[in-house]
Amino acid sequence: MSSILFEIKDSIGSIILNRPEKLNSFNREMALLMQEKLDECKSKDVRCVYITGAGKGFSAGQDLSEVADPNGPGFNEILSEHYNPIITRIRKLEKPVVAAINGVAAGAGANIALCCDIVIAARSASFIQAFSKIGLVPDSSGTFFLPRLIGWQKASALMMLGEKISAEEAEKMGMIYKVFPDEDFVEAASNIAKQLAQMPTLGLAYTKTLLSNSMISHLDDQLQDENIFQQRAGQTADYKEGVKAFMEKRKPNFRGE
Ligand code: LHQ
Repeated sequence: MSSILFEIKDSIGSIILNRPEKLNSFNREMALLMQEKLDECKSKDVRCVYITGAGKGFSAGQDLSEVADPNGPGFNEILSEHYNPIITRIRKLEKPVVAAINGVAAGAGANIALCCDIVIAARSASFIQAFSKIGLVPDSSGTFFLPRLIGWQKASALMMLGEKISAEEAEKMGMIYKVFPDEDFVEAASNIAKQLAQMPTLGLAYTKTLLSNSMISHLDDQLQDENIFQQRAGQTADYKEGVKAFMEKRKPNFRGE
């Protein structure tokens, strides 16, 4: 069985982390395969990417048996060849990426989730910045996104204490978008992906870029960027269709163009 399950259906690229007996922790094979599948999601056939875990967890981060293996990859390889390219691929993908957190998300598993555009979780899911517990520092963009999501003080405490927090606490802190009851989770999460996959994809991509830029830019630059991207959005076929459908009092049929 492959460590990543992947399919493209109804314009959604679904990536399922699939090492359930190891809580979907990442080994080299799984990290490289995930990069490959994220690259396949650049296709025009994909208008939304959906990432979730198989079994009871989302991902327990790095497979610790791999780092304990003297023949396994070193830390530099793990960061520069496994995790960092996953993060940059997710952020650079010109379409929304949804992380559907079905269970525990720890270490790099938590931080890969947090760099996604929309993070939703089942009520029984949880998040742990597990790094401090084994003497490491947070990676996979956690030190970039977490303080921006929940504020410096809470990020600092979670990263230093390595405390496990529930999906509901994560929602309250603004770490994630929404929590759904376990029994409704898969349906609710896939409905969000289905909705995104039918929306004006280019407009969403420009929104993603603007939000990414806002993390590091000044107001004047941001206003200028909004002007540039609004003009681009205004030239898309989906914008024309959106206005036309509104005038004709019907549902728009967006094609992602
Ligand atoms: C695992 C793992 C795991 C292997 C559960 N590996 N087997 C970057 C640079 C270089 C080096 C290292 O890492 C990094 C990035 C990182 O991600 S560092 C952080 C690595 N992750 C962790 O430290 C988390 C370790 N796991 C845990 O603390 C717990 O498993 C959590 C809290 C995630 C879940 O606890 P439980 O729900 O009680 O599950 P469990 O502990 O019973 O795990 C189930 C199985 O999964 C178990 O195997 P077994 O054969 O005993 O049933 C675990 O050994 C295995 N597993 N995490 N990371």
